[in-house]
Amino acid sequence: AQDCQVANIQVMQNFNKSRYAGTWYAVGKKDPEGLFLLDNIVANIYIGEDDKITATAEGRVIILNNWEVCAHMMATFEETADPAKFKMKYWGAANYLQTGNDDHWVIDTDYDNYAVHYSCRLIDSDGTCLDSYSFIFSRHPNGLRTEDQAIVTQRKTELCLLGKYRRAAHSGFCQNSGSVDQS
Ligand code: AZE
Repeated sequence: AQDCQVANIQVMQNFNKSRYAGTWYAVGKKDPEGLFLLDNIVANIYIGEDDKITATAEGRVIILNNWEVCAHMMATFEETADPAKFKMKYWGAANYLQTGNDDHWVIDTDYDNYAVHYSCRLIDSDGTCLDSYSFIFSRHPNGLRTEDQAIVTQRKTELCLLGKYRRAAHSGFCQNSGSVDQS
């Protein structure tokens, strides 16, 4: 049984960042407080020649009440003592997008099909998380394979977030329209 303490959350053992690289489609997400990526969320993870991780992400967002755009985000990852726990500094290609410095924890992945990501932004005085977000990533935009669903449900339970996820659709929004670049 999980005690929901952020400090006790199990992350991926023997994490291999090279195998984590490449394209991931968010097929499920648990939202944090405030503005967040809505859907059509695609992350690209790169390993540089310096062995450092950088990433890009895109996704549909609604800003200023009613303005729907495709957010183009960039990130650099800073390593920590745990190879599966990173500090992620991120910013938008346009200045009206979000900037931040969030945890990026890889909870579980088989590298070829699914990955469970977790980020706690605010830890409560009792050690549980007050404001978290989490992505269920797939290598395939259409969702998880049947054989991966049980393990992902188990991980959601261990994160104390079972029932808090929503499906994240891929309708082509960021391929077709809504993209805005800063000039
Ligand atoms: C993540 C992994 C790949 C890099 C990045 C990610 C997160 C991005 C956000 C973006 C929020 C943007 C908003 C804009 C108005 C985890 C997918 C950068 C959280 C809210």
